[in-house]
Amino acid sequence: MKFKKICVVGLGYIGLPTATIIASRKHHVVGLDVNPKAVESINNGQSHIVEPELDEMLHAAVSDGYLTAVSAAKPADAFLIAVPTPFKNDHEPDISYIEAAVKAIAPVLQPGNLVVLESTSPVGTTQKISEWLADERPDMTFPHIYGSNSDIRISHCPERVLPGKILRELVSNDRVIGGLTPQCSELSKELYEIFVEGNFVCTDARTAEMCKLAENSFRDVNIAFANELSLICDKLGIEVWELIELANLHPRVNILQPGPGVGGHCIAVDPWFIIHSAPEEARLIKQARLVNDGKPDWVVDKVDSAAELLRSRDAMTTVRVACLGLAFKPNIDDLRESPAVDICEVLSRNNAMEVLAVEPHIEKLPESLGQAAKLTSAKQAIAQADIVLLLVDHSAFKDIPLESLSGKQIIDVRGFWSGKTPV
Ligand code: SAJ
Repeated sequence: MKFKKICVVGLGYIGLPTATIIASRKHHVVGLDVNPKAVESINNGQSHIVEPELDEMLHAAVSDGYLTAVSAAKPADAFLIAVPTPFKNDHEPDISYIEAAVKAIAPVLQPGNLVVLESTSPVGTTQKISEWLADERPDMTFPHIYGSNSDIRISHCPERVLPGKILRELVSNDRVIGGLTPQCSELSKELYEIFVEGNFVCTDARTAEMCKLAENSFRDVNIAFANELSLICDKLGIEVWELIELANLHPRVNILQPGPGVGGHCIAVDPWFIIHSAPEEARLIKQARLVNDGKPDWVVDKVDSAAELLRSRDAMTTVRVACLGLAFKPNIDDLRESPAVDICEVLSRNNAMEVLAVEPHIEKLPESLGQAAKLTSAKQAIAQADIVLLLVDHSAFKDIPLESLSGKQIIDVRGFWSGKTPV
């Protein structure tokens, strides 16, 4: 067995499922994380993140002795880095977590080791890893100087899994592998062959880095098109959902769905890495970001106008708004970078509004909302509300009887009730 021990650095939404799936294939995995609580719960066989099918697989991997979590690096044959790559205030990519991960593994690195970067990263980051490691370990040789003769192999193999389907997509998705040399790619392929059933395509590191950024930017631009259409249609008095359905009957048109904005840690972040590298050229990509980031304000304006109407028409002092859905997309519990949360926060700062937040997948509101809004069941919130704002199209909301919406002002930013006029 070439990889007797594999170290996964960063046990979050990508690292933990990856570590677990490798361990499930009976390879010894050590997971390295800076969060002691995560380390403790993983060693107890419990996941600190919510992802379908993960709990059971993790529990088995830990109790069978194939997965252990640690707080300090240990020697291994391969190191897989899956740490966050956020951006700073001015949208400059922040690769400090990668740098910290690299410095953490440097002391235990041995000739023959493989280092793979999975985190979505700006173009040039894989080469930087080689440079950082060379600074830390002058006793060894690295591919950015020694090419195929180097002691250490380094590559980028971006994760491409969809939250909610991670364990399935980890196995079935094709993988792009970008080595600093062809030998680096080849060794990385052997590592991924442990659990990937999709195809492997090898390229250089810069192309692999750009490929991942291009994938998420492509989706962002397409969502921006849908969001912009929703604004135009609203102005022109056209039902955008019907319009998209009709346009998509064309064999070469596939418009995505408008929503409250784009959330999560990937699509709203990664395009900025391209914009930062090529600000003059990335004009469409930047505009798409601005369109999507502007959508929550537009939703807030819609609610404000509806509330204003109620206040002047019915002389109301406080308007109650039921906000249906807080997660960043349907049928998950993940509130990270969720436009629905941002919208609720802004609404709840309005003293003339009472926000009844509905999120069937959580038990407690995030701190940013805890004081100002109430977590309520859909039934109760709708019964009490003057305005019903549908933000996330969770399947659970299908149970809401249309009659319960009667007499309410409805703002449906997902087209959930499109074509079903409440009675
Ligand atoms: N959204 C819309 N309208 C749509 C589709 C999505 O408003 O028609 C919104 C969602 O509600 C959400 C956001 O976009 O707020 C992003 O959701 P998503 O399902 O498009 O993507 P993510 O962030 O869950 O995962 C993406 C995926 N990338 C692509 O589909 C190109 C996934 O494959 C990547 O692995 C992941 O980013 C990542 O980690 O980079």
